[in-house]
Amino acid sequence: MKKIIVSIVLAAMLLALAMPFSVSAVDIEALKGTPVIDGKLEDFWKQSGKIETGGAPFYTAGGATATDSKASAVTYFLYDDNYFYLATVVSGDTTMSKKGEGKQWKQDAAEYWINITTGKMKFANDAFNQGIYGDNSTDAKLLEGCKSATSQTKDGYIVEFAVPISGKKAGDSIMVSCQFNDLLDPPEKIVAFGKQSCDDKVTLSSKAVELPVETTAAATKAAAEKAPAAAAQTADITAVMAIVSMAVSAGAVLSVKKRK
Ligand SMILES: [Ca+2]
Repeated sequence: MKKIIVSIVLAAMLLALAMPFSVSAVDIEALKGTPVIDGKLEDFWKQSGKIETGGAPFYTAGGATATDSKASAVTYFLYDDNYFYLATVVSGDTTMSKKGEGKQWKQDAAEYWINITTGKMKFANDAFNQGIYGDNSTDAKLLEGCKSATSQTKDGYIVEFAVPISGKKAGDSIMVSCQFNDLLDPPEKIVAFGKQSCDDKVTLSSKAVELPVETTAAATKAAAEKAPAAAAQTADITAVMAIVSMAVSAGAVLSVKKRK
């Protein structure tokens, strides 16, 4: 009996070790927050739930091997009353522009598999923001309502993506999975990381992101810089007031002295 239990435990341990990166389903929360879709990652994205993608690619083509790319990605999630937001930061990727080829999925790109209305749909954009693409067979309007922007980084790129939230609210869950494609050199070679199974659960939290104090300070500074004349005037008035008050005090001291 003992032997059997030990064997089962060992088998379970070996199975756990053999599980490829990011294949097991994750269960995370998306905080409430509204990013600007500009391809730049606001700091508050990092307060929310994330899915890491990397390890061994699940797809290789054009003569690429599983070890040709060392790229990895982190996808963060947020939501508000209008959109479900995703931001993917791809690292270790030499982005290769193939603008005009018309096959965005055969390029450096972030692809999302999301079930938000009628079933699993693909939503995607490439590293150079050539435009949103995906699967519109089940809900064409949903894909049309998306927004996306991207930017290049020193070792990869960022894709920010917004999908209409379609009535989902705090407490609801959205099933997703994250994928990214790495185009290699020569560009016939391509690998894809992550998965398309749409079995990771993102629950919309009642908690909102905390906006950093620096943002407020920066906003105040920006406002002051926008109106330098007004700011200077205020300073002048303060200085005059100080001189007047000093004079009054001095006068008071003098009059006290005179009375002696
Ligand atoms: Ca942004």
